[in-house]
Amino acid sequence: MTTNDTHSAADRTGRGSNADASTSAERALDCSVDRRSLLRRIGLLGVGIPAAGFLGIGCSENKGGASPRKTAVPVTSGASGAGATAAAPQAAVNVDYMPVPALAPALTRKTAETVKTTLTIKDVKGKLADGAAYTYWTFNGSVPGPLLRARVGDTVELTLVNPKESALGHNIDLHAVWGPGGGAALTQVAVGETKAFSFKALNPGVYVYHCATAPIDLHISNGMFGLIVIEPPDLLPRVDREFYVMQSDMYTKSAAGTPGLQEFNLPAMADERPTYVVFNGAMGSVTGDRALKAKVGEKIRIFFGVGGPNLSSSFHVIGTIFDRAAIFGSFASISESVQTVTVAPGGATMVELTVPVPGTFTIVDHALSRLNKGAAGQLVVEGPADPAIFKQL
Ligand SMILES: [Cu+2]
Repeated sequence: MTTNDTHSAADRTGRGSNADASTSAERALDCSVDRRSLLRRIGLLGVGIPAAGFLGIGCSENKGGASPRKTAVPVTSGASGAGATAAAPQAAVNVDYMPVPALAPALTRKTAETVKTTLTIKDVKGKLADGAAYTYWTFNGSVPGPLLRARVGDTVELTLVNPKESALGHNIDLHAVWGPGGGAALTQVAVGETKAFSFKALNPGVYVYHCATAPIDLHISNGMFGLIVIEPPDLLPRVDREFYVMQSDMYTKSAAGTPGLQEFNLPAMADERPTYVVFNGAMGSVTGDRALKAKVGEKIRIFFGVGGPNLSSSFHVIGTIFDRAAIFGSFASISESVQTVTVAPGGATMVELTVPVPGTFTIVDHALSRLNKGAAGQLVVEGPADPAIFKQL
């Protein structure tokens, strides 16, 4: 018997820096300053990304020494969701990021087993951006929920616990399941209830799971999604490091970067105009001490999925090429030497790369206007330089 829910990522400390005193003042300045402030918060200043201008994020205003406007404005004009406004100033709410989501380790067995997994609903107030917090609905207290793992031929017994402290009913629909609703009806749990079901893993691949309680888009946007990997009978090839990242879109009443506890914005979600587009649940959640870290020459594997609920991702790591990418999350459709992978909401991929030179490589959704909404992470690679591959002339 194997359990998924005890496995942890190497770093689950959930460290996060709180807003510094200057941040709220910067927010009141003009757009160019706010863009710089935003980029600092998501860790993109001073980390050697090619050039801010390359990404369209340079500051072009206020170079003549004019006094900055003191009027609060949305962080990025047109970047906020429908109905998102520059709200009246709120006090910053400084809370930690949610824990780094757990990632079950690679399997080593080639025989079928019964895999027992328990997921527990947790409502968590977590850091959304510096000075901004959000009340997430989660599986096991992280966004995304833990990466689960089984092998073709396994029977998975999944228990969903909805504690009495929870606010609402939830369920789980796993895309790796053959059966109506992917298990949603069988796991519909009211507050205080626990339900379980089993399914046989028949198809290998990387699959999304999510809450499918109505309104489904709200439950997903609030954080209720994750990945389950069904390894093929002969297992996935061994790599040196595995990572787990998911993208989602979030809808708040105030513009991105506004301090305070953020409120959900239903009209913005209905219009599919997110305020935030984030990796692992929050702006800057895959940067700094939470960045993906590896060494030159190591084989790296990233399981990447999109919870959505609405936006596809153009998944790209600037300055790298994916040696292998499992298109649509299918191990039967491996493409080689891939620059960008399109991943649909409710879809996933697995990419593998070996980085030959050191540096900080920025993870993006290559729909780059989303950078300002939070869709930026970092892969930090340490090791010796190789001038034969990359050097200044
Ligand atoms: Cu739910």
